[in-house]
Amino acid sequence: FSAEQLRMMRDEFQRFLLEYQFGLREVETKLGILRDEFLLMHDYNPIEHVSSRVKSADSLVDKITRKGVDPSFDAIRAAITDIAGIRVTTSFTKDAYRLFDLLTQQDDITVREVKDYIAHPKANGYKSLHVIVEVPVFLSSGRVDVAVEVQFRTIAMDFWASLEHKIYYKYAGAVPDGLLAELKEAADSASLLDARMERLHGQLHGPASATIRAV
Ligand code: 0O2
Repeated sequence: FSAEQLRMMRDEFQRFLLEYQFGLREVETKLGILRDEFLLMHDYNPIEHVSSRVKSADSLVDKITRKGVDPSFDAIRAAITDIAGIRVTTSFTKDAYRLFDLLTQQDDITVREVKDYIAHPKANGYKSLHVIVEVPVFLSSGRVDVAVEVQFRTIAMDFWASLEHKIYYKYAGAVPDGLLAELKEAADSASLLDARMERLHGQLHGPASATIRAV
C-alpha cells in the first residue's frame, strides 16, 4: 500500500467508528433525559450509573476473526452488534425493566434483538437484560441507523459480572470447578439480596409509611 492508501484506510476506519460514537451519544442523551425527568416528576432516580464504550480496534479485530466475518464495513456492521455498548446500572430489577421499556418504546428506536438473562440467567449465574437497538444518527451525508447494545442490570448483578469477567480472563476461560461453583453461589446470593432490597424498598410506599405519614 502507498502512504496515501494507508491514510485513506485509516480515515475510513475512523469514520466507521465515529458513527458508533454518535450512536452512543444519542442513546446516552435519551437515558439522561429519562433520568432527569424521572427525578423531577417522581422525586426518584431509577439509574445508579451509566457507562459506555466503543469497542477497541483490537477487540473488534479479534471478534471479526473469531466470527469469520468478511472484512468489509457492511459485513462488520451487520455481524458485530456490540461495537457501541452502554451499561445502565439500576438499584432494583424493576427499574432495569422500566428503563428498558421507556427506551425501547421511543418511536425512533428499532429493537433488533433482546436477550433477557434476568428472567433466564446463564448457567454460570450471569444476569442482565440485553437489547440491541438501532438509533438514527444524522450526518452531513444523510441518515445512518447505528446499532447500540444496551445492558441493563442491578448494582448486585454488575458487582458479580465485573468479578466474574476478571476471573474468566485471569484463567483464560478455563476457570477451576471449585471457583465456578463459588461464583454460582455468589450469583445466587446477589439475586437474594436484590429480591430483599426490592421488598424493603417496596415498604417505603407500603402501609407502614402510610401510618407514619398519618401520624
Ligand atoms: P465485553 O468486554 O463486555 O464487550 P456476541 O456479542 O454475539 O458474540 P453473545 O454471547 O451472543 O456474544 O452476546 P451476549 O450474550 O449478549 O453477551 C455479550 C456481552 O454480555 C459480553 O460482551 C459481556 O459484556 C456480557 N456477558 C455475557 N455473558 C457474560 C458472562 O457470563 N459473564 C460476564 N461477566 N459478562 C457476560 P463481551 O464481548 O464478551 O465482552
